[in-house]
Amino acid sequence: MKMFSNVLTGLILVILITGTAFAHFGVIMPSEDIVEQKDSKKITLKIYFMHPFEQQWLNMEKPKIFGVMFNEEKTDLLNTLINKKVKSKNTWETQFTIKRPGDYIFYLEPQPYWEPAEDKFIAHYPKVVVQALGKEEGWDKEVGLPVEIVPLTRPYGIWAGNVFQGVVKLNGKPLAFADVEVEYFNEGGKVKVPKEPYITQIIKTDANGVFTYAIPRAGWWGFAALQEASYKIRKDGKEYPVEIGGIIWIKAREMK
Ligand SMILES: [Cu+2]
Repeated sequence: MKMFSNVLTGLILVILITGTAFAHFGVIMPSEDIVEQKDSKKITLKIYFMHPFEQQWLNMEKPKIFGVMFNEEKTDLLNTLINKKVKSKNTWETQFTIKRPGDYIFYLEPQPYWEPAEDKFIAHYPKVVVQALGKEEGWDKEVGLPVEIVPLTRPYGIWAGNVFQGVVKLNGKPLAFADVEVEYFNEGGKVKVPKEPYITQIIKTDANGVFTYAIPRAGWWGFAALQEASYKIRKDGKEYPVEIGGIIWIKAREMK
């Protein structure tokens, strides 16, 4: 019995730790965030559901919607997605060829993810902006996701050390005092944390729905504005809450 209860305590601890310490993030990561004349016009976009700092991938089902917004026009790209395994987990990938100058906003709507450790579903709506061929127009436009981070800082051409500001919108309206989780895409696990709270940075929006974060290091950074959905999802005869998240990914480069 003692051993059983030890195992049980261990299990509960694991559940508590994984449930609180590691934040989930929907990810859309382009091979290049700024495409110039000299660059290849063909980019690869990787789509993950994961813990970016921990570099732990989760199984991601094929999204419900995947598209790109350009010149305020949306194009469906769902059928271009191909399945890729990363560390034996389901992820998605596509290639996209830039044809015209401007800002391209890639976005998706996922299948809700069941998180047994938290007794809830998670639906993250990530987006990323790719700037092409010098015409810097479109990055501040809203895609119209249920929860969305609309950047107030141009989301490309960012130095490490810059602040990044955005406004969180829920159904198109600024969301005051909402939680925004920030994580570094810790490629190769290079960054080690001194203590657990460094993994996920937590900030809140102000009364106008605006948040600010100073980026300490070059690389990809994810911002996730989280909110409980107004609906529930039924599973095995029970209704469960749904965490919806508006995510944006930005890349910072080091000033050398
Ligand atoms: Cu998680």
